[in-house]
Amino acid sequence: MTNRTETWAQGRIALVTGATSGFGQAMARRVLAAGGRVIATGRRVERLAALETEGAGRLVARPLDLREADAGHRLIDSLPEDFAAIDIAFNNAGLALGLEPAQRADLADWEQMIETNVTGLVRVAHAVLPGMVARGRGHIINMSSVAGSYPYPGGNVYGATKAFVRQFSLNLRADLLGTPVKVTSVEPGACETEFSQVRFRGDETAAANVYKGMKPLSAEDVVDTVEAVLRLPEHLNVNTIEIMPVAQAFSPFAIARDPE
Ligand code: NDP
Ligand code: 8X3
Repeated sequence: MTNRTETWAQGRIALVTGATSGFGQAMARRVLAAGGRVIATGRRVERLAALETEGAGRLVARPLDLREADAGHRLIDSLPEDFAAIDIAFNNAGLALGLEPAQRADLADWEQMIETNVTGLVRVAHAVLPGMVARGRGHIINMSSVAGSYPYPGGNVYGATKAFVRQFSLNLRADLLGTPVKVTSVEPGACETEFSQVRFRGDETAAANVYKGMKPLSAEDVVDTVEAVLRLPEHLNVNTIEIMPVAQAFSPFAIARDPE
């Protein structure tokens, strides 16, 4: 029997959405370093081109906006034969926009988060699943967040999209029972990538303040966790995995008290 812990990426094909930054970029590089092949997607074509050069024939880049209706199936249909049999789908692309209370939030931001984090993610899952089931192997890693389990002020639609990702992942497990295809919902806390720059629309100070005076997770920390999950034996599925920096935890319930 193959020792999966030694060969977790060797000869395997990983689809990585959101490969132009953060977790996705780190994951694409990790798979390449471990001997795998990568399909890298995102909207920023220059970054994808640079990754393709790094990949030296073992990475194909596909510029893709997951908000486009046929994004998932168009991607799969565009793949060269030697990249078509996807083993790992790192369904990671996503974003938070704004931290305003719901009553002041921008509806266009809400719609963009839903279209990307929910609709885009299910498009990819819908496109890769039949092939994984037919081939009798595959692992979908869906990127959720602690924001999907714990509410916080201003997390409104972002947290709700991540709750969707968690529950969608668990429901996929229910449907895939009897097949060897695995599904994992990965749920990190604060991690310093371009995430907060996007959330605060390029405001570097606001983004830096999120991580001020604490040690956040790094993209490498998250990819270490994903790699650990992928190294586990065939019969073991990690349904959900939640990680946080030691410097992050929970607050008491907030209470609005009447003035005395
Ligand atoms: P980054 O902003 O660094 O990366 C986000 C990636 O998503 C980019 O590669 C971006 O590529 C891609 N993306 C965004 N919108 C689209 C779109 N419409 N179509 C295709 N690709 C898109 O953030 P992270 O790496 O931190 O985030 C990755 C995932 O992890 C997200 O789903 C995020 O919600 C989640 N997460 C992040 C945490 C954190 O604290 N950083 C914690 C928990 C979860 P491009 O702009 O080129 O399209
Ligand atoms: C990103 C982590 O805490 O900013 O999903 O929502 S958090």
